[in-house]
Amino acid sequence: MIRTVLTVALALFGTAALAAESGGAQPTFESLDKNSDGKVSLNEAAENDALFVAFKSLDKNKDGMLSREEFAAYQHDKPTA
Ligand SMILES: [Ca+2]
Ligand SMILES: [Ca+2]
Repeated sequence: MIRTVLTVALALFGTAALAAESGGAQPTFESLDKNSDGKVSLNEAAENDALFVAFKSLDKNKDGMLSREEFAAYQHDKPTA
């Protein structure tokens, strides 16, 4: 688990440092939506291990994409540890 967090932190540091204004490891919808189509695909979610694991349960309408609304549920559920 610690290794996972470190991996995610490193990935965020390299790719989304500019977008992470809070300094936390919480990805933003914008940082995950690489192609800016307004949805986070499974591929895009793979940037973040925790999100990737949660993807299936977050995708309420089973269209294989996370809408902004579906992603908001993830941010809401996630404990701020
Ligand atoms: Ca996208
Ligand atoms: Ca969906």
